[in-house]
Amino acid sequence: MDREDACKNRLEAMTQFQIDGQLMREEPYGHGHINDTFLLTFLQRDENILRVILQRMNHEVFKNPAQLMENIWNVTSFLKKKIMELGGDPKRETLHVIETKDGSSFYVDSSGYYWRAYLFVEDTTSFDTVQSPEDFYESGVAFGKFQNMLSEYPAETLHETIIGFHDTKARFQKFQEVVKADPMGRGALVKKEIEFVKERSKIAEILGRMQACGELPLRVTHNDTKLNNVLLDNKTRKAICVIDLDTVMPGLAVNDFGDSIRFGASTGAEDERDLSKIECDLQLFEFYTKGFIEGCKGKLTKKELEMLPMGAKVMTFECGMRFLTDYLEGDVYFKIHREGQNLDRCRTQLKLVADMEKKWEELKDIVNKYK
Ligand code: ADP
Ligand code: GN1
Ligand code: MG
Repeated sequence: MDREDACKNRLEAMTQFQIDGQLMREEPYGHGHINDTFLLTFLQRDENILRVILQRMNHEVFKNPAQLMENIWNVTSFLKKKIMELGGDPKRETLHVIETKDGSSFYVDSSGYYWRAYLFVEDTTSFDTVQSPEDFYESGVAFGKFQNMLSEYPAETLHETIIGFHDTKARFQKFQEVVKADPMGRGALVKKEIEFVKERSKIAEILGRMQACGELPLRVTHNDTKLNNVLLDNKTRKAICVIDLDTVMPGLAVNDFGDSIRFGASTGAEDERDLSKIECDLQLFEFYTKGFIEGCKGKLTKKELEMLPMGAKVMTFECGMRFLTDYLEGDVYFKIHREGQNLDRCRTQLKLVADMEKKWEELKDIVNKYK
């Protein structure tokens, strides 16, 4: 799917939703790796400005967008009730799906692409890098609270939008197959990285095994807890809304914790080329840990708390391996904006894994302070 296609069909798609007003402006928006996102600005009859996020869903990544939207509709409806009980604003504190004119949560365009629209959450920002430890703490509170608010949601009723999304063992097997097939002939360029991953094959099995034997409970989890999937209020800098709910499904709380750490506690960007700039910042790790545990409000078990550092290491390892697999396959999954970007992304993740290994005892001590 290229962006030009998306541009053509969005004109068709944007007229299908229940939006009153005259379109004033439309622009590509955000830095997600998966969907095509546009910001639309409408002038309404009462001179009000209404802004809307229009997204073309990536149906190569999400094979069943209708099931995915059913998850999002049900989870956001559940969250809205919880938010109202807590005296919050349901249109701001969770995603608000705008229905199509015939009452559906998505639209399929004439080329077969799936579209959805959300109210734009005004006066908020999503950050691609941590600006201050307090912001990162706030995102921890938000993802912890997300976990807490959904603790009574019947996880088994959710569709698995990507089968085996955080099945690290299965991802390791896929990685090995791709290394063997080496479809683009890139293997020789990344021998060091391949070795690094292979030497750590055991990491891929730890959490799956604990889940299978009931040591870690299956919960409703977000599964993509990057910093830029939380909106912070521009004035108060408090976390307002957790977004990007495509991967909400049954999963492990330690993975939600870990995915945030791998992205937000890094001292550099995910695709930084100068690896001397990349390490796992202990202060940031501590701020997030405090926020996440507070947000969960006692919902995590003793074992889950103990395994938080492992969640960080496993998610970072898994993500590095996914970027490497995609590089070897010819960049077919993660969008790239320059040659070699997936390899750069892989290298930062592997550097972080090595650094977490060095700081392992300190990571455990920090978690012990808050558990
Ligand atoms: P992707 O799966 O590609 O990451 P996201 O759903 O995260 O797609 O959206 C991409 C970006 O668009 C987000 O990082 C955020 O900046 C912005 N965004 C998405 N939904 C909203 C919303 N409802 N209000 C404000 N900004 C949003
Ligand atoms: C993707 O959609 P986005 O950009 O928030 C990916 C995550 C990866 C992340 C790496 C559905 O997240 O799993 O951790 O990129 N999402 C999907 O930056 O694969
Ligand atoms: Mg996103």
